[in-house]
Order: sequence, then C-alpha cells, then structure tokens
Amino acid sequence: MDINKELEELKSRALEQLAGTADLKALEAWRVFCLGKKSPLSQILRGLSDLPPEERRSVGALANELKALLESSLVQKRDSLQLAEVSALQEKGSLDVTLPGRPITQGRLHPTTQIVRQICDIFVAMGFQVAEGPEVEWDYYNFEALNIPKGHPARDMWATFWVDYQNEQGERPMLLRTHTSPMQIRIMEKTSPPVRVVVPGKVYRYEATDATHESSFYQIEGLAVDKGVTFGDLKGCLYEFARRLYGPERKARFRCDYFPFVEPGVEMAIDCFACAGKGCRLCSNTGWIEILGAGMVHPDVLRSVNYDPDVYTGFAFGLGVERIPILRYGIDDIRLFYSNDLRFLKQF
Ligand code: 2NL
Repeated sequence: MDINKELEELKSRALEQLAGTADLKALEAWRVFCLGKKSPLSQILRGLSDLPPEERRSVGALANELKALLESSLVQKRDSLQLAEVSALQEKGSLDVTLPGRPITQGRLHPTTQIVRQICDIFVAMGFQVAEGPEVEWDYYNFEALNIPKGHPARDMWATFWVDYQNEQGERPMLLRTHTSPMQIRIMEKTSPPVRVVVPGKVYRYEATDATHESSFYQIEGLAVDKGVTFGDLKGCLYEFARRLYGPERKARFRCDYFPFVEPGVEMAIDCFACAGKGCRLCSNTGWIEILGAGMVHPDVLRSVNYDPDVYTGFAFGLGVERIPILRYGIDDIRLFYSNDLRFLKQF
C-alpha cells in the first residue's frame, strides 16, 4: 500500500480511538498502541532510511507531522481526563483539595559527615587542601611506601582485608586501605613541596564487630611538608586545631608513641572537656583524652616519593572520626553510626 495513504489512515484511526478513550488507563494503552516502539508509525519512521531520497523526504515530513500531532493530542487528552477524574472524586466527596499536603521530611547530613566537614574546615582555614583517594589500594601505597616492608612485624598493627586478586608472581598486592595515608603518598608522588593536605575517608580493618569496633570507619589524616618544617610546627598546628574543635581553653599534652611512618611519633591528648581535667568516667579518671596520633614524617617515607630528606621535613597526623561524637555525646555503640536507624541519626 502507498505509505502516504497508510499515514492518512493511521491518523484518522488514531484520532477516532483517542476520542473514544474514557480514562487514563485506556489512554496509556492508546499511547503504547499509536506511539510506542512497535506502533505502525514508529515502524514507518524506522524504515525511512530504506526509501529512495525524494520519497524519504516527503514521507518523513508527513510521518513526523503525524507524530507531533498525536503527541500533542495525547497531552490535551491527558489533561482533560485528569481534570475529570478530580472533579468526579470531589463530587463523591472523597477528595478534599483544601487538606494540607503531606509534609516533606527534611534530610540532614550524617553525624560523621558533619564532623568530617568541621575538621576539614579548620585545616582549610590554616592553609591545607582537602583530597580524597581510592578505598581499594595497592600494598605499595598502604604499606611499602610508608616504611612498612613485607614481613615486617609492624604490619601486625593493621588487620587487613586483602582483595582476592593474584598477580603473575602469585602475590595478592591489593587490599582495602587501613588508613588514608596511601593518598598522601600519591599526592607527594605527583607534586613538589610545599604540600599541605588533609585526607578524609573510609578505612577498613579485618575485625569482628562489637560496640567499640567496626570493620569500616572514617579517618582524617593530614600532612605538611616543606623546607624547615619542625616539631614546633606540628605542636602549634595541632594545638590550634584542638582549640578550634574543643574550645579555646583546652590544654594539650604530647607523649611518645610509635608509628612506622614517623620519627619521632607522638600521641596528643587534651584535658578532659567533661571534667576540665579533674578526672571522670569519660577520661577514665586520668583527666586526659587522647585525640590523635602524629609525628615527623620518616626520612624513608620522604625518600620513597623522591623528596630529599636533607632538604625537606614534614609532620603528619591521623585521627579516627567517630571517636569525636562518641566522646562528645557519650554514644555507647559505634555500630549505631552505620545501622541506618533514623531514631539515632535524627539526634544530630
Ligand atoms: C592514628 C595515627 C598517624 C600518620 C598517621 C602519616 C602519613 C604519611 C607520612 C607519615 Cl604519608 N605519617 N600519617 C602519622 C602519624 C600518626 O595516625 O592514630 N590514626 C588514627
């Protein structure tokens, strides 16, 4: 049959059927039948490329015109059917358009996200940049470049999830990062000093979950490398951070600690904000609360990213994010953070 004639017939049939549709369900059936992928009109449009050029142009114009007509008729019909449906309900008395609408529940940021942003803001104000990196890492970035060689006992500090991938040497070099430091290594590899960066993110430990342990949690690490960076810079910067986060009257205490990627290494504590150092349950009667670990970047770590340790020095630190609201609000179970219980989450 002549395609032009076929289009004419499609048009009159479609418009006639449309006039006869009495509700929205029938209208949807009409739409599928007349405008759907398998409709005769769509088949004609798809077949245009097989027609000789002159015919393609005239048939194409007609077919597209019909498509536009059917689409606009559909919209008109849908409007009038919807209006009719609403008035029918109103007449029956089963629709009251003056009732207030359902309230839209307002979402909020997760407590962890709130703390991460607060901490990053403090360091940004001191000239640090913020960077994020991959959660699946290579052994090299997570351990080797951080002065933790294969077989070294320091590796036992991190119970690690290894990814089930083997390279040609039969090694399994892929893992879920146990800290965010691998990203700092990546940044130092790509840039020259000065470097001032904080890296927030999710980290993983292969541990049974209980009230005080989660197998995944958040960490923020920071790094500053330049000529002439000293332990005094570390203390000044981290003390200022503690005062901005925990209040200007806070005192700070630094004591020796060991991390393979720093030398010397320290833990930093603040005087207990609950009892002002007198001793209470929160600080286990010591008057002090440990808030982070830090140290001067180990020369071997600088060498691994081709920084000359005779020219450059730096400090680094790391802290667990959930520990902050746990202490601040007396939360007794870390699993509450990631159980999606709105009764908990709505409190922050
Ligand atoms: C902690 C202690 C720390 C670092 C993290 C670091 C990173 C590089 C080089 C040297 Cl790239 N150090 N990070 C240093 C000292 C302590 O974290 O208790 N975190 C929860």
